[in-house]
Amino acid sequence: MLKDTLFNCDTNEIVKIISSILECIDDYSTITSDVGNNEFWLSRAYAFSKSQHRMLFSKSFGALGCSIPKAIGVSVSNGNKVLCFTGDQGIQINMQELMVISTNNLPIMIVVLNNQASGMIRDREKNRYNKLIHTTKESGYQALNLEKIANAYGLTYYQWDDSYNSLRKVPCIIEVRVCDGELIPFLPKGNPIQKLSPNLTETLYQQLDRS
Ligand SMILES: Cc1ncc(C[n+]2csc(CCOP(=O)(O)OP(=O)(O)O)c2C)c(N)n1
Ligand SMILES: [Mg+2]
Repeated sequence: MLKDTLFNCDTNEIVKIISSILECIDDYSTITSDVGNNEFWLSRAYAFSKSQHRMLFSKSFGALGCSIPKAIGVSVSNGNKVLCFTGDQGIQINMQELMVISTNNLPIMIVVLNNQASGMIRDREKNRYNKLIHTTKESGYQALNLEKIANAYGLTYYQWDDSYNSLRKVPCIIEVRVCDGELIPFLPKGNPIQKLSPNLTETLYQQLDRS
C-alpha cells in the first residue's frame, strides 16, 4: 500500500518507459546500472517491477562509466544476455568497451537514457549554486549522436519506441530520449530522509515516519 502510494508520487515518464523495458527481458540474466539520475530512475522502476533479475549497482562508489564494463564481465563469465543501462555522459567513458563488445559479439543490450545533459551534476549546480557550467547544451555540454557512435563501432542502433520487444538483435545500443528535467523528488543535502523536495504530503510523511 505504501509502496503503491510512493510509486504514484515518484513515477515520471522515464520511469514508466524503464518499467516497460523491464517487463520484456525474460531471456536476460542480469541488469547493470550506471551512475547519475539514470541510476535513480532505474532503481525506482526496478523496485516497483516484478523483475527477479540480478541487478548490479554502483551505489555509494559512484563510479561513472561502470555499467558497460560490468555488463562485459557478466557476459564473459556466464555467456548470458545482459541488459545494461547508462546515461549519455556515462557512455562517453566507455568507447573502448564498445569495441570489446562489438569485436567479441557479446550479447549485451545497452540502453542509453539520453537527457542530453550531465543530469545529476546539472541538478546539483542548479540547486546548490544556481549556476550551470558545462552540464547542459546551453552551458557547454555537447549532446551525443548515438547513432553515429553505434555505427562507428559496428553496433546496431535503435531508438526506443512503444513497439519494443525482446527479440532485438544484440549487441546493440537502444537510445531512449528523455525529455523531463531534473530528478524529483530528491533529498536536499542535510535533510532527514522524509524531507524530500518537493515536500511529501503530510499523510505520506506520517506514514513514512511510522514505517
Ligand atoms: C568517474 C566519475 N566521474 C565523474 C563523476 C561525477 N558524476 C556523477 S553523475 C555525473 C553525470 C552523469 O551524466 P549522465 O551519464 O548523462 O547521467 P544523467 O545524470 O544525465 O542521467 C557525473 C559527471 C563520477 N561519479 N565518476
Ligand atoms: Mg545525461
